[in-house]
Amino acid sequence: ATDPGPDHTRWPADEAARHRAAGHWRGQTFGTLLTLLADAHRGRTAVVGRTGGRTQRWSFTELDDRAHRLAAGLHGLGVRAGDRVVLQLPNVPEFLPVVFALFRLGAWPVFALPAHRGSELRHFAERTGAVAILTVDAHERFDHAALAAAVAGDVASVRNAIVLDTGAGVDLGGAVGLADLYADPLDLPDPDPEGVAFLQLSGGSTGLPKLIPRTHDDYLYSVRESARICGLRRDSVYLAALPAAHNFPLSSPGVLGALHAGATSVFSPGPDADTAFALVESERVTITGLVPPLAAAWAQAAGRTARDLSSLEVVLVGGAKCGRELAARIGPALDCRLQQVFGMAEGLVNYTRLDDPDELVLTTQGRPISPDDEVRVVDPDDPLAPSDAEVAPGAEGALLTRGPYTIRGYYRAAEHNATAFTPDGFYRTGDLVRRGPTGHIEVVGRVKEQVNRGGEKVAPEEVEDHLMAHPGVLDAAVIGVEDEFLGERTCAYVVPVPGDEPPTGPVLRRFVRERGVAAFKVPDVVRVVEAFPVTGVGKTSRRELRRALRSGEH
Ligand code: J2J
Repeated sequence: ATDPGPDHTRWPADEAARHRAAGHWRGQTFGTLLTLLADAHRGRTAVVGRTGGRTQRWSFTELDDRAHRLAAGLHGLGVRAGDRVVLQLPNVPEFLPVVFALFRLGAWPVFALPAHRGSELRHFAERTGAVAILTVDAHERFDHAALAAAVAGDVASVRNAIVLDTGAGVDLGGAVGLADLYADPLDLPDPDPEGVAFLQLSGGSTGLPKLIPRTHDDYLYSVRESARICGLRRDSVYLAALPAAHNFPLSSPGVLGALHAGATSVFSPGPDADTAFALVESERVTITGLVPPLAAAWAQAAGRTARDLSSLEVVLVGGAKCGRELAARIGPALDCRLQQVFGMAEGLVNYTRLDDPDELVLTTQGRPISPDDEVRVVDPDDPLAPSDAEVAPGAEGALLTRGPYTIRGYYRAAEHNATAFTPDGFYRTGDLVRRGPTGHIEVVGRVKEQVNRGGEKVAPEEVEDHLMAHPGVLDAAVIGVEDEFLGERTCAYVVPVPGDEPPTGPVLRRFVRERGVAAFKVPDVVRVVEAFPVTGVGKTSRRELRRALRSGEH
C-alpha cells in the first residue's frame, strides 16, 4: 500500500506569512464569524427554507443559537475536533446550523451531494474514517435514512447515523434524530483558523472523487471577497437553487457569502423554474447562481411566468461554459445583470465584475478574486510529462494556479498530489484557457479526463469501473459527447465478453444505477461495440483510447 499522504498540506511558512500580512487570512474561524454576525444582525432574517411542509424563518440570533445547541448535542454523541462527519443534506434550512455546529466543534463536514448514493457515501466514509453520517430521512422519494444505516453498518468507523426527520414517514431505524440533538450550549475551544474546516469534493478525473481540505482562513477570504465582488448587501436575498453543499452555491458568493454580508439565504427545494420563481416572488430574491442548462431553462420559463421576478438583480452562471449566445439571453430574459463565474472546489474562483463592459461579461468567465491569485497558462503538451512552459500572452494553454485560497494537496492522496500539483505548488486545474490583457479568462476546453455534464462532473474512469463489474463486459470506455442542453453528456463504449449474449444498453444503465451511484453518472448513451479502435502500436492507454473514440464521434 502506498502512503495515504497527509490530511492537510499546509502552505509554505513564507507564503502563509504573506497571506496574513496582506490581510487575506485573518485568524478567524467560521464559528467566531457567526457569533459576530449574530451580534451585528440579531433579529434580521438569516435563513428561510422548508423542512417537510413547514416554512422556517430563522434570525441570525436563532441560527447562532441552533448552531451552539447542535454543537453541544454532537459533542454529547462523542463528535470531537478533527473528526470527520459525512454530511448529506438537501436544501433544507437545517443545513446552516448543522454546518456551523460542526465548524464550532472543529469537526469536519464532508460535503456529499444529495445525488450521491451508496458507492460514493461508502467511499467518503472509508476514506476519511468518518465517525458519523448526517442526512435527511428521505428526499425525492429516496430513502436516505436506510442508506445511512447501511453505510454505518458497513464502515467500522461510523458510530452514528443522524437523521433530520422531515416527516417523510420512512423508518428511521436506529438513527439519532437531529431534532433530539439540541442541547444546552457548551463552552468549546475555538479551532485553529489555519486548520481544516471541512472537506469539499473534487469533480474528479481518476476514479472516485478526491477530497479537498479547506481551512477557515482560506475559505473565509474567498467568501468575504466573493460577497463584495457580487455586490451583496444587508438587504440582499440569495437563493440557493443548486444543492447548497456544492462549492458554487456554498461560497460563490452562496449562502456563506450571504451570511457574511448580513443578508438572507433562501433554500430552494429544487432548481426548477417553477419552484424557484415562486420563491423569487415571495422572498424578493435579489441574487442567485445557476449552471448554464438551468439558466437556459429559467430564461425560457421567464417569458411565460405569471410570477413577479422584478427583485432579481444578479444571476451568476458557472460550473460549465456559458457560451456567448446563452450569456446574451440571460440578462434580457430575467431583467437582471449576468455575472459569469468560473470556479473550482480546489480554490481559484473567477468572476466577471458588475462594472465590466458587456463584451467581457458575455465572452469571458471572469478574472480571479484576488490580486494574489497566481495564474499561469502553459503549454498543454503531454499531460503526463508536462513542460509547464508558459504560452504567449492571449494564446490557449493549460491553466495552473496558486494563491491564498487554492489548496496545496488533496486529503490523503500523496500519489495523486505528485501529479496534480507542480513541484512549486501550482494546482493543475486541467482547464484549457485563454487569458486576455485585462486578466479575464476564457475557458476553451480541458485537458483533464472529465465529462462536464451541465456543471455535474463525471470521471470516466469511475463509470468505466462500474461497467466493467458487469460479468458480460470485457472492456468499457466513457467519453463526453456534445449535447444541446447539457453541453456534454456521457457516452459509454462497451466491448462485451465474446461468445455470450451481449448485455444491452438499458441493462447496463440499470446495472450501474443499481450499484448505487449518483444518477448523473449513469451513462446517457451506451454503445455496445465488437472492439475498440486500435490506436497505434503496443499497449493502448485509456487516455489514447478515449481520444480515438472522441475523434470518431466527430
Ligand atoms: C467553464 N468551465 C467551468 C465555467 C467551472 C463557482 C462556480 C463553479 C464551481 C465549480 C465552483 C466553469 N466555464 N464558468 O466551485 O465556486 C469547470 C472547470 C473547473 C471545474 C470545477 C465555484 N466553472 N467550470 O464548478 O469543483 O473545469 O466547481 O475546473 O464542481 O468546473 O468544478 P467544481
